[in-house]
Amino acid sequence: MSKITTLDEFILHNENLHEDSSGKLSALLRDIGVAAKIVNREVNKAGLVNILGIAGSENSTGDMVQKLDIFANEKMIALLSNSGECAAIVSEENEKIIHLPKVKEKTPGYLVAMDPLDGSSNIDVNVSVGTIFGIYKVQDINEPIDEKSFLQKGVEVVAAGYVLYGTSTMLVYTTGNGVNGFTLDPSIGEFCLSHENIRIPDRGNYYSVNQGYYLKFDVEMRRYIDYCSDLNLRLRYIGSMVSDVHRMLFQGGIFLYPNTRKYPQGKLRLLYECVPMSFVVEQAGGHAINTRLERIMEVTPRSIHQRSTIVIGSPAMVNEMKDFIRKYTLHEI
Ligand code: P6P
Repeated sequence: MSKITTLDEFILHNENLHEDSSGKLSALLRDIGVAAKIVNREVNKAGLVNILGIAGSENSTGDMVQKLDIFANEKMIALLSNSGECAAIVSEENEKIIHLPKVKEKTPGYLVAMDPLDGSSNIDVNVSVGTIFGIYKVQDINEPIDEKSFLQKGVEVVAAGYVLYGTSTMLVYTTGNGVNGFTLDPSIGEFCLSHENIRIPDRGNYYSVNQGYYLKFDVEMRRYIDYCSDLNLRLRYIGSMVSDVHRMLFQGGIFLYPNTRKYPQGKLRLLYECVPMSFVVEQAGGHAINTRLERIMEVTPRSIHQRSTIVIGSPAMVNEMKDFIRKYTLHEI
């Protein structure tokens, strides 16, 4: 039987790879691992305990809220409060930043941006959903934490990843030294290293976009989608970013969420969807840009819930999309 490496063992073993070898980041990553197990338990029985269905409220960004969204948000906040290393959180579920209580004499040095349950409209129909997180350093521990503390370029992120609650539950993350995947073994209640040093293929046979918006896309996007069809690429779109990007990480491909009439700036959130997923994909050898040809990791957010367009995936395919944007766009780039 091959050696089992649990997430906690892996985090501790790789602690010295990060300049902050004090273990503070490790404590945060472990807390996220525990939160993922708790959320996973509820996601897997959602159909049984009447926590399905729209809670009736709307979240800070105007989306109808599923009860499991609220549960996941509360658990992530509670667990991230444990270590005392996280000063504040930005969550898709909360309009304002969430200040965490100080723990003993600790001075929290990190900030977390998260989407606690992305793709939650899929819960009712038993389709995969995910948690996305990005961890940033507090730039100046002597300054009060406010929204501006979070408006850091993606390249400042120190760790990022996601949890995919799918046919199995996986946690995939990076601290800037490659990407590793851990699969939850329910029999021992541990995330175990299952996919070491993930590398995205240079290209793939899949493209992932909401084809329903085809007629509302800009010409460069429509031309690229036609090109994918001409190449007989297969369309795979679940409507859950974590699931769609996760497939591409392993099989190659490209995920696109460009501007539409409803979302002229794009739908996905820069801080807690686009940047964390871009950090993971880049660390696996992929590319991530917006439709203005800017590298997602180089964009400085102007607000904590700012939306962004995104083109992310295999390097050869993102580069082809860049060529289509340069050739056909009617916008000033
Ligand atoms: P559409 C889920 O609501 C989400 O934020 C992402 O996970 C997903 O990629 C996208 O929105 C789906 O949006 O407009 O295609 O339904």
